[in-house]
Amino acid sequence: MDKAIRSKRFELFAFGLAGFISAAVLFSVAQLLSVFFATSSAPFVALGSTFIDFTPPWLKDFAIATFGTNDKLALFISLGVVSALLAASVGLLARRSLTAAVTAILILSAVIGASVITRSATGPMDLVPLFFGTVFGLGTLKWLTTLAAKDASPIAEDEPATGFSRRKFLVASSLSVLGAAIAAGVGTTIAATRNAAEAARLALGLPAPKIKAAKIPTGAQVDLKGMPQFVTPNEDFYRIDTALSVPRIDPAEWSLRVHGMVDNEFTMSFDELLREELVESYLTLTCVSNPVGGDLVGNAKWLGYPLRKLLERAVPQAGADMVLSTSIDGFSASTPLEILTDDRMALLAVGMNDEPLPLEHGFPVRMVVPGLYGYVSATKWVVDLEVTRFGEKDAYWTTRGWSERGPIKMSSRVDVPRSFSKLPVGEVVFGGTAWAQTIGISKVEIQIDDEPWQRVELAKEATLDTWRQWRYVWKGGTPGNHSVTVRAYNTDGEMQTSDRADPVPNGASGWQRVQFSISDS
Ligand SMILES: Nc1nc2c(c(=O)[nH]1)N[C@H]1C(S)=C(S)[C@@H](COP(=O)(O)O)O[C@H]1N2
Ligand SMILES: [Mo]
Repeated sequence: MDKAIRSKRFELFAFGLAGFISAAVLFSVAQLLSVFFATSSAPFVALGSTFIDFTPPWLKDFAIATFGTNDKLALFISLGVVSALLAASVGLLARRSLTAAVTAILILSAVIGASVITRSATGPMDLVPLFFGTVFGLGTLKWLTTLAAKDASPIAEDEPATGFSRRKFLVASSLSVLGAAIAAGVGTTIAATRNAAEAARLALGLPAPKIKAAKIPTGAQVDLKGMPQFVTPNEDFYRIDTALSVPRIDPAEWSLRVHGMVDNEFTMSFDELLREELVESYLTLTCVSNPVGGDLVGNAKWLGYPLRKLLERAVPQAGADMVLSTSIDGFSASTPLEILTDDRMALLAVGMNDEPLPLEHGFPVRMVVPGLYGYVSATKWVVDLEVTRFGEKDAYWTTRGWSERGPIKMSSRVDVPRSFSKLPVGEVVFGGTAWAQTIGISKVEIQIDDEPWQRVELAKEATLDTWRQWRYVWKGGTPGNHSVTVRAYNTDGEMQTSDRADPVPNGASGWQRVQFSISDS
């Protein structure tokens, strides 16, 4: 065959291939990065879902009738074929003009971006994977087409040079394909485990508790606009952790290792845990980083297995005084053994407000311990309990300047009015929350401006482990600036300290003061 024709054929092939590989790189890099963002930040997922939304019913019926449960696979394959053809055309376009090809890619990326951003669970940040995918895709196109053009240049008449440059192009192509395959492989594997965890959570039916939590008395909730709900809905529950991306654990893969200074080491699977006698308990969780008046606190009904019983089975040895709990992502908390074995309801929890734990709150298993800040007790995604000594092991935050022990400090808060509210003349109703987990709140007082402290009306108590709401009706509001300060007492008769302390190293303290104004206009 004529050398020029062979060269021309190779050139067309090379440019088409360059386009195809660049698209593969774009999609794969975005797929990999999507692991850190919403599921729909992956171009294929977004395009597929958008396509499904726009599919006319007759085509949907046809797809289901033809492909059955493989309809999604068929969709992805079609999407792949269309993308591959488009990508090859863009590659051929690059043979005429790289600028035109780059423009085409940017337009196609914009279309994918529109598909990502219009998905319900995505925000602007979810465009990050596509952005980097596009950057890498464009880079690959530039690289491969430069090599392909060199190959096709007139100098290529010279046989050895052509062979050399073809080899270069083929090596570069193979490297790009390899890179794309690795990125796509890792990305899809992580996405698959993530989906497995999500699917398992949705499919999970939690067993009924052996001991049900007592019903919350109706009077526990102060009926006043702006007050928090007595039981915090899961989606409003504050979230604090060091996890850049939420760990996704398939419960079938989960196990808890209990070891260290114990006579009886053992490992427990999720099924074994669910077969134990589970109990239900309301507990108000608090973060050590919560500032005075802050909202890093939430109250939920937890379902779980008492840690006391778990540790009984392990039989801790004399001299042990701490349990180091570690999560799958390496976070750890040091909890006094004494606290985990006394009669408070420290739980290895699987349920939160009648649902399996949400993924962000530790699915499938976490700890919750009444009376301790989360950083020393509430390990999410927990997989390891080591019975040890405070003198021997340090937990995650202990090595970063926080105290090794973190009992929750008694606190009280003004929820209504918010700071710097402007209120109309007339009756002012104050409302708030106070907590002293395991001991209980017996009294709350407020001071309006410089008036004497006065006792407020306490809402019904649910349990000693939960927060307690309060309200007070003030009839003396005159126009002008005012302040209200709050303090609580526990059932031991102790008053909340007025000493101001920052959250570091073991929790904030001091009385919250809220300023507001009343105006007659
Ligand atoms: N694995 C893991 N568990 C963790 C943390 C963490 O960073 N990683 N943070 C702790 C802290 S500081 C708090 S206050 C609670 C918060 O629990 P939540 O996010 O369910 O409200 O989780 C605790 N458990
Ligand atoms: Mo925390």
